[in-house]
Amino acid sequence: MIEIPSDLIERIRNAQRPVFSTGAGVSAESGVPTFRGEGGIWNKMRPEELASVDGFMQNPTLVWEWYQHRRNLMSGVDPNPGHHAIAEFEKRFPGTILITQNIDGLHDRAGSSNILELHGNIARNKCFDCGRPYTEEINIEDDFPHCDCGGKIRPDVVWFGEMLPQNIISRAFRAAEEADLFFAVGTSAVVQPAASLPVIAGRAGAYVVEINLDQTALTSAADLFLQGKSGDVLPRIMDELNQID
Ligand code: BV8
Ligand code: ZN
Repeated sequence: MIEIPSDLIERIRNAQRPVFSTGAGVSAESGVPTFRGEGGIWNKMRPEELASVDGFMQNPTLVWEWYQHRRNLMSGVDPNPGHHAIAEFEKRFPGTILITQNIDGLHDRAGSSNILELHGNIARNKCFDCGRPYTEEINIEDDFPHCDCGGKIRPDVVWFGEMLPQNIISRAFRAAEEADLFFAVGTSAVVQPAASLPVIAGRAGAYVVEINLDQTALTSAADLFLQGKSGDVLPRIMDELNQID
């Protein structure tokens, strides 16, 4: 069983502005494949092919098939104890901010409320040209979905080479700059600008805790590295907190 340092519990109890930043690893125990590492979906295909504007322009139907496949995967999965622990943490420490790179909506389903979705959400669609939300049922076997303006419909996610939603990323940067305690959970810390958030937080004086199965590009910059599954480590932290009060 992983040891949770008492110093961390003290820091949590005294934190004024805790922030969580999560990546695909926090959804792995729900059965959502990660991108890198064994079973990662980037192993089978190059992200530029499918999660990019060029990929979509070159082969919109292939890109849609890939997202429909991932949507079907995600419709059959549930939040895991790691998602629930973060939601419990937020209830206990209101004002906690949750930043996620994930597009699976599992944090919302687990009950988290103060969520910044950096890379959008696979459950939403929008028009590629005018950006208007598209709420009709998508059935690409029929004809390709188009907006009234004529634009192609696409998943409402951020692709490689695309800007992140301005208001979301600026709130995320501000949260990192103001954090006094920053948890980076289940991310390989490769994709920018998300990967810079824990570094910004550390430089601004936050105590940075990394929770991951393996070491990452972030580990050397973190103040504490808790090696293990997020679905084990996060509930352990909540158990330790609950034992005190
Ligand atoms: C932008 C949505 C610019 C779509 C995603 C060269 C250098 C630096 C940057 C770049 C560069 N070339 C290009 C760039 C920019 C690029 C980038 O960062 N590329 C990387 C690959 C180098 N970034 C962008 O393009 C971003 N936009 O920069 O715009 C710009 C500026 C001005 C004007 C115009 C444009 C947009 C990036 C967003 C891409 N979209 N997703 C979709 O999902 O289909 S990214 C996608 O991959 C995810 O959203 C996520 O962010 C990322 C995956 O990362 P992780 O979440 O970390 O997942 P990963 O599988 O990698 O790691 C899992 C981790 O969990 C591992 O560490 C593993 O050990 C751990 N783990 C596993 N199981 C568990 C666990 N941990 C705990 N418990 C477990 N059980
Ligand atoms: Zn349109």
